[in-house]
Amino acid sequence: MNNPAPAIFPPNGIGDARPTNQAVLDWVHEIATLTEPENIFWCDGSDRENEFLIAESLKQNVLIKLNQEKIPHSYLHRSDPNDVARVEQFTFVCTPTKEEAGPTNNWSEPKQTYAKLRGLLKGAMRGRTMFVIPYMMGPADSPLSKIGFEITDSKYVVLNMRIMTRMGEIAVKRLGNDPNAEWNRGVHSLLDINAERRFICHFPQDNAIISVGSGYGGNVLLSKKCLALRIGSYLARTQGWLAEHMLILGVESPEGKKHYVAAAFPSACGKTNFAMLIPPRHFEGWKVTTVGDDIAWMQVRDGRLYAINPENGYFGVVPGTSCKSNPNAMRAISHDTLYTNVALADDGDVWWEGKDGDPPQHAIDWRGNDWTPASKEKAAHPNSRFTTPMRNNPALDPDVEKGEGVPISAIIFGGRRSDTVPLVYESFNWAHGVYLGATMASETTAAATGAVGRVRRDPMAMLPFCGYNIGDYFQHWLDMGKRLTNPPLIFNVNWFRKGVKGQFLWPGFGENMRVLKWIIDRCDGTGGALQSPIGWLPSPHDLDLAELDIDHKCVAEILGIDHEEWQRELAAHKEFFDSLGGVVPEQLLEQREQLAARFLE
Ligand code: OXD
Ligand code: MN
Repeated sequence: MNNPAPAIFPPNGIGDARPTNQAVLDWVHEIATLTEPENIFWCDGSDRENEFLIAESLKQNVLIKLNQEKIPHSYLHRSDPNDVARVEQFTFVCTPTKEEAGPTNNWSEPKQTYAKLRGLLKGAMRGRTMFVIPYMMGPADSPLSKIGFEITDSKYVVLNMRIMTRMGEIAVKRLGNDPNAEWNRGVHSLLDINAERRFICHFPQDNAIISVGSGYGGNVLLSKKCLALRIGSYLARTQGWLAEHMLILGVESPEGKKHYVAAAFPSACGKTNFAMLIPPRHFEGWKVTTVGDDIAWMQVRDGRLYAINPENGYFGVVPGTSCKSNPNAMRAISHDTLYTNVALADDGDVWWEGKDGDPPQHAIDWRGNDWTPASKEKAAHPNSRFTTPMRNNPALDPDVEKGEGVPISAIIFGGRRSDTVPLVYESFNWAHGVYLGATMASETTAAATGAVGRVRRDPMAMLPFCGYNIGDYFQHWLDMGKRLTNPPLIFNVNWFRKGVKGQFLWPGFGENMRVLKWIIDRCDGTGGALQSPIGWLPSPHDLDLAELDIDHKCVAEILGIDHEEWQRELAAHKEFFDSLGGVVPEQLLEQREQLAARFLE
């Protein structure tokens, strides 16, 4: 049977972009038979469909209308208070063996997991509409682009997926009719949004994802963390490319010379701000443009690394976003934006901690309660989000749709570290750079549930997102280096180092341009550096600090290496590698030995 039994909804031709690929139709039929929805809505991603879904969402209080004069075409969604972040403890990689998932993933046996999930999904969409979302990750003409279908019973998911991906007809066309074509099968159901029945499960061998019990972005916009990173990293290894938790930005000099940089930071460490950086006045004529703010898919061509951004929008952390931290984001989210879990001011505007201006005298907080500046509770949840189309970004790179991608000159790893790690340093070579990525660590943030502010190792910022054995992932990075005759240089940065009084030593935000400039100078072979045990370090005069109000002592401190701290750091690297139970490639163990030895020279 080709067509599932439930009625097509709505009947007036909106949302009726049915794919023709029989494999997709069979799968939709199978899921509809299991979940028993009242209607099936074949999403086409059109404006008309979007307007219809927004109107329905407003009627059903899934969305709240914001002040349309202040923030046109923008809406607020409040998620269930028990469902506000990614849930790493309920996220599973379901490979045939536990070894394939490796020591850093929760593993669950595929057959049993499918059976358990089928039990939860049985009749789960009764009385609900089942949406079928075709989407494409990556530019239309890119060899790296991938097709996915997400089935969901959440309108909020459909509205977000339309911003975050290239959705509808374009994906259906690219997939075509080949029953053996590669595409991702994603099933999502809210169930009853109960944390006890919340599972985000990945089946890399089947290119399939099932997510139940959550309505929060990172758990349910299956294109993003689930496909573009967890399944993506698995496909990348088998197909010889890289799927990384990295922003991609362009830096253009006043003379028109351009470099692209990819940078990995753990969640909520300022990737979006860095990707949209506006150079300070001193760098007049320099331009920074955004290719992507969260995910990079990279391939080797002619011995160089080329990157595309598979996404079409930004799902960014709101609190702290202001005209100081990210003016481009403020402009981007001033229209056509979905807000999740921010506060609602009485005039229909949005509010969050760290926004410009004075807080409103009264607002409704993210939980729906009355709030005033005297309240103890935060007005916006620390992980509240905006979903905004990348086309809203005034600094969008003109080559964002280039199918072959942009050539990467430098890779940056970075974390949030109060101590030990200097502002910036460069690896001695590719393998050493892989070691920097493999041992990077960061203080945890609100992007995932759990304690905030604890230092955890987060290799390449992929700890929650690597869809297979982390030891094989490290090896894949080392192997990719062998194919790169013109590899990007690899750097480590830390904007968050603090002084003895607990104050940040570096101003950050737009001033990070000074670090970026040194990185670009190194790529051009013009930047000076000192050899240190941990890598090439700029001396204070190698950084352009003109017109920056910063104490010389702070500069020396932020570029300094404290040998005692580094002995502790080396021990932490060993402890981390040991905790992985023998999967770390020999070459990285040797890198650690060499680093330890350099401290003794
Ligand atoms: C994100 C994350 O939402 O990393 O990008 O959690
Ligand atoms: Mn992210």
